[in-house]
Amino acid sequence: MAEEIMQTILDRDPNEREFHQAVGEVVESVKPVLDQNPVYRKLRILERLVEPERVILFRVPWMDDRGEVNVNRGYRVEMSSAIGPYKGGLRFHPSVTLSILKFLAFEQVFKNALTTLPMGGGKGGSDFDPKGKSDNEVMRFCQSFMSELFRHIGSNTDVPAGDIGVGAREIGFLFGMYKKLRNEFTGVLTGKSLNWGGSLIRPEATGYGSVYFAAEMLATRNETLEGKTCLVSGSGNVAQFTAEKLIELGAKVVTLSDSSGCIYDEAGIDAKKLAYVKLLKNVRRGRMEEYADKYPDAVYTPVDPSLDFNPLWNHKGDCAFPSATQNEINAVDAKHLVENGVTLVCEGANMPTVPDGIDLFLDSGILYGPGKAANAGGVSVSGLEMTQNSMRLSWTREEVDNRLKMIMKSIHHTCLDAAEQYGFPGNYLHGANIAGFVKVVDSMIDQGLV
Ligand code: NDP
Ligand code: 2IT
Repeated sequence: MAEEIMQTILDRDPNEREFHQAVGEVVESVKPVLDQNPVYRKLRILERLVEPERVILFRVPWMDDRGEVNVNRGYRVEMSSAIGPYKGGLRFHPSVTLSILKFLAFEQVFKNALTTLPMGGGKGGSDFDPKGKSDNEVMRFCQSFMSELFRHIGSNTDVPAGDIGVGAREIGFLFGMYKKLRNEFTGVLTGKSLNWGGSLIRPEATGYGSVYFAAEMLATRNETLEGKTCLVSGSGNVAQFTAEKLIELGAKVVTLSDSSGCIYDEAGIDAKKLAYVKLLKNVRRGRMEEYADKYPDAVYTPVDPSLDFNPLWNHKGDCAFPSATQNEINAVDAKHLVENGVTLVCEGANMPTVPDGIDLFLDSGILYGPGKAANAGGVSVSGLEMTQNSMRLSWTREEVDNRLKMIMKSIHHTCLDAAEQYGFPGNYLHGANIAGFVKVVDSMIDQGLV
């Protein structure tokens, strides 16, 4: 059965490497669930799950500041509405392909199921690169993108949000265009600014949630984050707020990175240095290289394509928080982490570890928190933003943060319970996949063959 489904997706879409990787991982985890529940096979549940309910692919023409016409490709993958409206981010990055968005949408289905909130799964975006573009160019691109997307989304249909390359600025431009086209002020996007329907703690939520999840994992071994040396990758939304919460809890963050290179600051990135990183990345839209100019004790290492490993993961540390992008930890990186004594890997990014790397983590007995559980805090607070929008109310920072903590605790329990029930005690990867899968497929069965 598992082999058959993999063959089906390989035959149907032979070039979708990332999608095959994401499906392969889930299929492996749910084998015992399929064995114990023949009805899932009979109803061809896996075959149905791996086919998106709908894929929208569209042209995005826009004019740059020189008056030249540019054409990008826009996508929205509406993967599953079994437990709620499609929900998931938009990614603007030159590497975006249908395969990447299908992997992200597929993962989102299970992640959202774990959050306890009623959200289906989707993902979208474009191969547009916001880097180096003026605010006006980004605005024109977002307006063109939304002039097609608006007919497919809605607060009860499909609710996009941010992801790589899509933050508060882009969500603002997208929302403005949606509102104009529909003549409707509604919670159709999450990650909105506070003044016009956003939720407190949404910017912080993925990073904070990831650290809350790590703290839960450590607590099973009677440990805390205090005094732990932490390796964090990325320097965007997830990385910044992961670092912020780690610092607050008394951990020492020694690395950050961007797609050009990484910095190592042995003394630790403290709150003041982190404030500089936020200014550098969010306001000045600069590069991490400048961190080493500002703090000369830090070492900057540019990306070296001739290396088969990332130097960031070869530093000594207790905990690792990959928070940049998919497959950023390869098998050599995973080996370095384990050999250097890391005892916890908590995935802020989506699918940051290659399958061989995950096997190494699991075999070595370290605490391994897979992305779809560990980074679910972002979409959880998106769900809370939807709730507040529906009620036309805003909750306090404390209220949202408490709910986020409760949700991350609940996801942690759910993973451990499901793992235990199917014979994988302590395995968060199988636990997350199984718990998400069972909730979604039981809902599909309840709703008939649609
Ligand atoms: P941002 O765009 O804010 O930051 C992305 C960071 O990762 C930047 O530092 C970027 O560097 C780096 N990066 C991006 N692509 C690459 C690449 N190909 N190689 C090396 N570095 C890269 O995105 P987020 O922080 O929002 O997202 C980071 C990860 O977290 C993604 O995997 C995303 O899917 C996941 N995630 C995000 C959530 C959210 O709420 N935002 C929720 C759950 C998961 P540079 O500046 O050079 O581009
Ligand atoms: O990967 C993710 O969970 C996100 N990018 C956030 C999605 C959301 O709808 O908030």
